[in-house]
Amino acid sequence: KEFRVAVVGATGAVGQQMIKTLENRDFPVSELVLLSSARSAGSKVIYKGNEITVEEAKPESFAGVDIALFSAGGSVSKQLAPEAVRHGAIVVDNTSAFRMDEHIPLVVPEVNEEDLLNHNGIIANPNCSTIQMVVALEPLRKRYGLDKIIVSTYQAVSGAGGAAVKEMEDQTRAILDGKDIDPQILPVKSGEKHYQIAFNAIPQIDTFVENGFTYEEMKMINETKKIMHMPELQIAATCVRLPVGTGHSESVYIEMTEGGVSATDVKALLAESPGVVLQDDPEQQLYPMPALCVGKRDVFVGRIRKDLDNDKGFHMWVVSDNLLKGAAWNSVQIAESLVKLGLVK
Ligand code: 11C
Repeated sequence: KEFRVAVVGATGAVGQQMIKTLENRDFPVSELVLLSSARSAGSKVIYKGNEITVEEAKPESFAGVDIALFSAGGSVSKQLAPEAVRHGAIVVDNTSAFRMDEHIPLVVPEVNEEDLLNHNGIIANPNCSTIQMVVALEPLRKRYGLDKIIVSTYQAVSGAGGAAVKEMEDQTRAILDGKDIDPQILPVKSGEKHYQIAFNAIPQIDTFVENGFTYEEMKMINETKKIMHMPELQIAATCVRLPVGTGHSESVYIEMTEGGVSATDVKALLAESPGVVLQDDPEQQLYPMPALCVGKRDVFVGRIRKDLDNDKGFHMWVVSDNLLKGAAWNSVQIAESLVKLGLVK
């Protein structure tokens, strides 16, 4: 069986990767409907050798659509995802619009694919930095129990969109040429202050909330608890933007419930876990890096060490392509799961 698939936000950084991923996975598409804002409508995209014109997304665009992948910002999802459902489509939404709605499953197929069974038309795709972390930690949670996570992220600029990547590139050239720069986008486009990202590290991703954490940090905290069904999990995050194009990295410290586990045990388990590639050999200087993960669908894990003081504590380094497993691939993977489970009409 083949499906009419719509991509909303088809000209954006994630939308482009969604189209490529549907093609690379040979997803059973009978017709691909590409939608965007009025501003980007009219652009042409090549899919499997055929040129498709991007159209402006409107409620009626979803007539006859079976699966709609949304990545055009939260306000577009809030407005149009319910319209897509009304027209009979299943929506996989890559924005934060519905993630914490208790009636909407928040899914990473390696972790909680079964939550799809309770969907009401919309499935939320988690934040990129959350996805790669839970893929790495779920096998450990299942076997040894998980009590605590402390994570620090080293996030790529493409997470903030294509315009932010251009800003980083232009700034880098300008600084090397001894010219002045005028940051306009990072850390938050709508924010009051903008800072240099080239040759810098910015400890702010998204806006601040009242408790002193940023919204990106709270997304990692709240989404991880929801995906793992662990409201009691102790978890804190610090999210930092680096001048890296694509590929989020994370330094993750965990405390497991069970003691007496060795780093060798952890490595052996992760080596055979779905969606995970173990890259861990200090003697060979083998460890994951963003430059090496771009274009790959896996989550790469290395630098696994047992804590020197806490028998239940472990440290690791987790890297993944934020536009693929962090966004486009996880969305298409959810669509593949929906088809596999017979949930697409
Ligand atoms: C970033 N994690 O790297 C963000 C991008 O909630 O889907 C993804 C925002 C989201 O800036």
